[in-house]
Amino acid sequence: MSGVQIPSVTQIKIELMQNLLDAAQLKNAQNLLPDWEISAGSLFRLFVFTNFVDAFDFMTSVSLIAENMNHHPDWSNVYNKVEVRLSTHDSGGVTSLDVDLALSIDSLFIKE
Ligand code: H2B
Repeated sequence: MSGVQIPSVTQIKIELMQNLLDAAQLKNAQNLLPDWEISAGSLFRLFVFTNFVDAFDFMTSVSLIAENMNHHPDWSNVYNKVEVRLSTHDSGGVTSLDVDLALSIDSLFIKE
């Protein structure tokens, strides 16, 4: 047998896993995202719209961004309110993917 090592699927997943943000990076994230509640575990923001259709339009737009990033929000909708919570499940907390998605969601909300 040759000495060539083929990485297992688990090894590849670990290598691709995003790093959790440290305290300084979370502080920086808070400056970039003043409307979000930021903790080591997740980013949270409440979005309020005029009515259900506007809230749903927003969710549809976010869904396209999220699917494109393969990074998906934990969220809920009641009538005109959408609660968005972002974390990187595979890493067990907040990573740069969550900050990137939150920034995209913010710019989308401004355009609405
Ligand atoms: N979304 C979020 N928020 N966190 C993840 O870790 C994650 C995801 N992982 N979307 C992706 C999909 C993973 O489950 C698939 C298998 O790539």
